[in-house]
Amino acid sequence: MSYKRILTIQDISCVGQCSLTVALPILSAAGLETCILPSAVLSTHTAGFSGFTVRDLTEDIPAIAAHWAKEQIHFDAVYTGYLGSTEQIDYVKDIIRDLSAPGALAIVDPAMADNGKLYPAFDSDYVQAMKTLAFSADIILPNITEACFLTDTEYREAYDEAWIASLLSKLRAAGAKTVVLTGVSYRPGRTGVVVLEGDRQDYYEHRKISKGCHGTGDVYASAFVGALLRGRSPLEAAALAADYTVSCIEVTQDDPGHWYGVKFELMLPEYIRLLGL
Ligand code: PXL
Repeated sequence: MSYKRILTIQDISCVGQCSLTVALPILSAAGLETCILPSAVLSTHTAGFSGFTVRDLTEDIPAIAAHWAKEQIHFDAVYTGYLGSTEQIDYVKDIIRDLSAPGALAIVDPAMADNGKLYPAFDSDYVQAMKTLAFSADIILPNITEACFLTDTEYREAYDEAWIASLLSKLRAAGAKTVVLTGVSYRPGRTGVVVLEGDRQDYYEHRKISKGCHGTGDVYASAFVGALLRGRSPLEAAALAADYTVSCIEVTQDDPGHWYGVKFELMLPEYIRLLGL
């Protein structure tokens, strides 16, 4: 297996076990050369802490990208998460266009919303810009809320397989290629992920441990990307990432003081084992 170089673009939440502080160790554990482009620096993530600081790094991005281009640095995949601004999304599209190696994958986690609501930093302009990035990517990993925002669909807490199928077909009609739709739960105590690839739709169901664990979307997406770049199919990577994320929640759930993220570090040996490394 060749040694692959990936670029991940998302924020640094200095405290909070999400975005780059999760993606960098997980992708490194998968044996990938992991280059980072911080979209913003926050003192903490925005889901549950108050008074956090934010420094948007949008204006640094063109010079960083120009330097990489001059050095002829290219990436085998670009994986984006929480971005700093609407304007930044255009720069990200330029980076994908200019710095991708032949055959590189663009993987977009449209990290902007959960539980029916946009995260505090985002508005409808951001959603519009995210549509252009998501629908030009090879693979997207929305949760149900994000899929609703991307397709102008009213969010629902209760749904059935037909509603999920129509959400997926709206994503497809809008241009999505492979879709990994997370947090799809059809019965109590169980949740799962739907993988849409071409005309094929699969569902990987697993235990649902607790509601509303922060940072699990980023743990999941990073573990998925790591497995995919290590040669797993999208469905295999989706299942492996689900198993890893469940074990991260399991080791965290009995610690009420640890409400802001999951103890994913403790389960990195398990992730490496699942990858067969
Ligand atoms: O986990 C997604 C995420 C990433 N980065 C920041 C966030 C969040 C979720 O709230 O606030 C800054």
